[in-house]
Amino acid sequence: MTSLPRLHLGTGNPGKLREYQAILGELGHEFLPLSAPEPEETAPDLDGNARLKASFYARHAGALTLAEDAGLVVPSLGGLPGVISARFSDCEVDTSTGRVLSYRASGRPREALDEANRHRLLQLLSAHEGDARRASFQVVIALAAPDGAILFTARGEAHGRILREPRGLGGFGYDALFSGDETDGLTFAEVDPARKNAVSHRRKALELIRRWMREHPQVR
Ligand code: ITT
Repeated sequence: MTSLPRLHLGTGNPGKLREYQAILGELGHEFLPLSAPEPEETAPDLDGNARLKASFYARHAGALTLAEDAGLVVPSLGGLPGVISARFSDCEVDTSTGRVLSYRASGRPREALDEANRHRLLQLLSAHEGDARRASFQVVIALAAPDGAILFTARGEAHGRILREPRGLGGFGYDALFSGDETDGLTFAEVDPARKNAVSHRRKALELIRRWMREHPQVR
């Protein structure tokens, strides 16, 4: 059905992997998940970390590879949790500037860390009302050549607000707290996965990746 080349995907997050499976399947892209040790995310922003991860995984696979960095951005918290979304509860932060003051890895398993991150977010927003609860999921997806060179990056955003308590059992990460503008106020954990995948930050960035691949058929 497609002449698009097969892509490798570097991620250690099973929630992301499920969404790539669904979205890339729909877009007619074959892909292979990579199992590799995860690189340290040392860049100060999503773009830098997406590039670093894609280069790392592409060199590991010796193949055309996608990787992403994503986060939840809350403007009233200075843009936090943002680039530290995955380890928010392990960080000491200044919510007036969005600065990370310190980080100490708790070593908690992913599910427990996600739970602690949601709890932290609710705590920090407990006195916030109305527009102060606005938020967006943001992602940068990078495509790297087999030698690790970055070929293209794409950004996607999904806008909504943070509820006062979780709703829904689907999704991952902050989904149960995120009431989406494009999902009629339902959370990304309440809607059918296909509905999240139709409007998500990840979907929008992957559409741009597909468009770029079609415009560059020589890239294999
Ligand atoms: P990688 O191996 O792909 O790096 P990760 O979980 O470490 O997986 P990130 O560094 O990109 O991923 O961290 C993003 C965090 O932001 C992730 O752990 C979630 O808590 C949250 N997040 C990102 N996209 C999300 C989504 O679609 N729904 C809910 N939470 C999301």
